[in-house]
Amino acid sequence: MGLNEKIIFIGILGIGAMVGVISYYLFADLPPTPENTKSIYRQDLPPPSAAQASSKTESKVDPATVKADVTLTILEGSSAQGSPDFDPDELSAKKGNVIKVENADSVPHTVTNGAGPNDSNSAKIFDTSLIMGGQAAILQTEEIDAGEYAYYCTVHPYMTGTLKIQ
Ligand SMILES: [Cu+2]
Repeated sequence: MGLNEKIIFIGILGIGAMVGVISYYLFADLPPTPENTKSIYRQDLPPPSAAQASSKTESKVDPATVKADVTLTILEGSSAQGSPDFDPDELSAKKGNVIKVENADSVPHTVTNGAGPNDSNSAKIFDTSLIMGGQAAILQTEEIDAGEYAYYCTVHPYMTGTLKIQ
């Protein structure tokens, strides 16, 4: 190894050390520890109530004990496109009825009003939120006006049905 090569080698080592030191001081503030508010990636969390505000028609009653007037079943295997999904597909209920939605499938589904995710009215009239496989949810109809409402599953938008309120 000649003298020039030695100088170049040591120079490269020196540059490496400088990059290390500079990086350390530039980025030492970034790890997101609870006390550290200096990170450039810091974002304030939304207030906790915002997450809960979305469940409009979802009731607090326990689906296991409530007496339902009408039952809507999400059939097993309905997550596969083209399979039978809701039973009955056209559900009729009287205004004020309690609708129990039973998910007989093994994956989460929802019953959400609207023609699909791009419907600007989606979830504004009724929405069960996610119902886990084997679980049930309750839809209250007291505040739903008489009429026909398309509904779908937000997880699988090809799962569609109609709710008729009399
Ligand atoms: Cu689904």
